[in-house]
Amino acid sequence: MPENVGEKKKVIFSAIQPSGTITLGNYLGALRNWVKLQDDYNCIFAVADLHAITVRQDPKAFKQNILNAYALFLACGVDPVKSLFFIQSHVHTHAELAWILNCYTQFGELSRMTQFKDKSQKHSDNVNAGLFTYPSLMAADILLYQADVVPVGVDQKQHLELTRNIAERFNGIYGNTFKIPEPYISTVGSKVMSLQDPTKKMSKSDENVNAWVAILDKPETIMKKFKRAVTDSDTVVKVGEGKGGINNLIGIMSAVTSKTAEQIAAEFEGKGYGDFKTAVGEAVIEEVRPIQERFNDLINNKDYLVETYRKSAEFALKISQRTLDKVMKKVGYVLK
Ligand code: ATP
Ligand code: LTN
Repeated sequence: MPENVGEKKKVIFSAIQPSGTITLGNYLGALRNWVKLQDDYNCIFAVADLHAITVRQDPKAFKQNILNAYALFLACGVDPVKSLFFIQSHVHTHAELAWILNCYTQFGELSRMTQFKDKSQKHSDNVNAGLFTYPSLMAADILLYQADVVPVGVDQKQHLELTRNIAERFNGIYGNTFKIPEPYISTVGSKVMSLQDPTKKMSKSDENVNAWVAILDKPETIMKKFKRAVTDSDTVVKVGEGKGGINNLIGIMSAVTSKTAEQIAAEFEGKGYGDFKTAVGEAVIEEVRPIQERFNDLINNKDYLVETYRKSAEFALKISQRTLDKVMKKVGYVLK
């Protein structure tokens, strides 16, 4: 049982979808921050596999992505003893509360979500009901654990505001039931951009594989992707306007080495973009090397993985069932 859960620390909830392979953007913008939060908070993390099927997934690849995501998070330092870390579909209370919350969420509210608008444009052949009600499931994830704080990237802020509105609405009708969660948006690495189009965020579902770097990419692939990164016609390694590609590479270098943009600019004075791209590639390879080593051990240790996700799901069910029972009682259901 995670030792932190139960102590009087603030509760953190966050999740990432296994909708592809985890990228450097997910790592710098989300995962790495989660790991740092584990000592100060009661952390609850999940692989959001229910959310992932709002976009069509190939069954074989999907299964592998779920397992890889679980093992990779452990390899990055998510500690199942300190924190509660489970696979969303293993805990049935999430889908159940999501249904109830759907009935307290308005069509108009969901229609205003920019993620829904973006994704329904991108997947115009599959604008399914799940894509539309995605935020109610996300609200269920968070509210089931009475989370105080939710670390997410800027792109998820709107969903969190909706979660707060749903919780306040429910509390308003039935009396205090849900804790109202606060967003926590880290500034470092909070938006890693595409290596091919620096006006777009690096996204694991980008069809252009050169746009993203996966944490599990081979060193030579990482180097190749950085060498191909789109820059500009200038030659000075320095943050500047109209230099989106270089700004992004400086941001990545800074996040990985903890050096400031000024220190990086000074270090590369007189050197060209080529040298700088190689240096960023090398720094990222060094950052992910120990993670990849731990991942390879874990993914080959099936028994440990299965035991860890089963135990975690059991514990998550116990905690979340308390909230679900409370909700059902308030709504007027006959509890068994
Ligand atoms: P998809 O392409 O399937 O939409 P994604 O790569 O954008 O996926 P999500 O699963 O939506 O990633 O997000 C997981 C977490 O990683 C969120 O907290 C999100 O804000 C963060 N994140 C995603 N992309 C980036 C990025 N480029 N820079 C920083 N953080 C990111
Ligand atoms: N939609 C989130 C993933 C997610 C999540 C959550 C994040 C699902 N449930 C609950 C925070 C809290 C995303 O990052 N794309």
